[in-house]
Amino acid sequence: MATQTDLSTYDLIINGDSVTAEAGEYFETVNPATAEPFARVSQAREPDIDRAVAAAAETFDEWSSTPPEERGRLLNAVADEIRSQQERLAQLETRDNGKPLSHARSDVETCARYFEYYAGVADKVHGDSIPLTDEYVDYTVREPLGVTAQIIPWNLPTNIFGRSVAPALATGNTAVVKPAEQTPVTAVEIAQLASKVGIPDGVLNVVPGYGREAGAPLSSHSDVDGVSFTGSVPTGIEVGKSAVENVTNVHLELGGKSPNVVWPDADLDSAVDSTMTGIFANAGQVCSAGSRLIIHEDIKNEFLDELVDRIEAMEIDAGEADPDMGPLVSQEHFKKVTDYLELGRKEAGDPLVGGEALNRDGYFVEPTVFDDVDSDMRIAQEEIFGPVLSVSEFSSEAEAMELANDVDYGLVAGIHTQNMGRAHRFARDVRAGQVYVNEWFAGGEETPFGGFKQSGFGREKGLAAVDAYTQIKNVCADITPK
Ligand code: TXE
Repeated sequence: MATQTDLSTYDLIINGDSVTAEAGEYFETVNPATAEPFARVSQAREPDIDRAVAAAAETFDEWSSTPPEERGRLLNAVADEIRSQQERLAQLETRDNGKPLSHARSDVETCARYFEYYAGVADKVHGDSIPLTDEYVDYTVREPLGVTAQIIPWNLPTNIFGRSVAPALATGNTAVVKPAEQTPVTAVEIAQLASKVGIPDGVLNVVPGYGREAGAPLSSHSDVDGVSFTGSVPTGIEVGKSAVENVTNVHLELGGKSPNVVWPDADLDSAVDSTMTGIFANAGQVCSAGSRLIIHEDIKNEFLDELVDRIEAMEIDAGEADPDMGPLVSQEHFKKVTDYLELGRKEAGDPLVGGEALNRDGYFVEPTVFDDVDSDMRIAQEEIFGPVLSVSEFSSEAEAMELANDVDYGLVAGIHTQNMGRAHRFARDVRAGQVYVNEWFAGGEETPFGGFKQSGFGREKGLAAVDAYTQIKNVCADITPK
């Protein structure tokens, strides 16, 4: 058992300094593979949020007036520094979150890539000139929002840090980041790397803490000009309401219950792979997980036999062993997922495979598939956020479409077919912010991402994030001789 003195300690990052929270409290994060504490982290509360927001506000003029090409150079330096520390950051991420090392390495690379991508964008954010009559010159400029707040979830901590912070900084905003209480470590580390390569003090602040004590005072802070939130629907609604009360710009990326439709003409081997990645990557703790397999009746048995064989061969272990699947993130989340396993049994009967927690330390559950799931079951409608796949069968295109859209969420959707007409009809008719054709998680840092329906609003990634982090100013000049 680790004692307090064995644990690494992480403080807040405010104005470029590592500082302890005013109240002097610490909380512990836990290694999900062992259920033992892994790090002590200074716990921010309202006075600390005030300090961080003040630092970000203080430095805003300097940062927003730094020439865009210089901002780009600095963000490239952050990307290089993250890459140079990839292995160390990945090891930390794995211990904090539980994910397999290969996945953690890829998340760190993705974070670096976001900094690199938005470094390239920094000096290409320009407005339009609008033709009016000869009496006027009219043009628009894109200006940063000001102080932005990033509230980050625990499932992809490093990845989403890059996704939210890099475009904010590239476009001249300053940032206050509240990482999830389960996984705060890499946010603190990356802010330190950013300081090291010359990001000015106060531009990037990190305030670990709990949702109610640190997240809420940040998202409702009257000096915050933009809020980016990724998390659950109820918390998103709360964050959205408090932002709107301050008339603050907000975008919400909330969960999903995404359909994965497989047709008989698909490359079935690749569709099985894609289905496995879609639901078991990160132990299903992904907002864009493919949690509903909608499969054509003609191939259902063959497909499920192959799927079950592959699931039975999966290696489940601590993330450090780089298995196919690691543990869930926390005791609380383990309870949520195992409750759904019990509910699934009641609603759909015994699973085809899995259905149990593993009998070992840590928060491990088996990859699980429930067959014959009807749309009115809770396991078909609610985001389980675990390695739990529900299967429904269809016989016609209309039926597949109806099943695909029959949920309140609309984050992503996937289809496997060689018939491109059918794929594009699906893309047209499905109510989701992103559509994958023949590969789950297709796309990259360049492609806009965000939800329809209860999955939220606003877009991140790609150039769409530039819109999210800037506001348009229109300038109209009367140029007639006076
Ligand atoms: O989410 P919360 P939780 C879904 C997933 C999961 C469920 C609950 O289904 O099982 O949400 O997870 C901060 N004001 N997703 O409880 O509460 C919190 O500290 C401001 C989907 O972890 O939404 C953390 O930093 N902030 C998802 C972040 O919000 C608050 C990713 C997310 O926490 C706050 C994660 C408040 N009042 C969970 N309360 C996705 N879309 O990818 C909490 N927070």
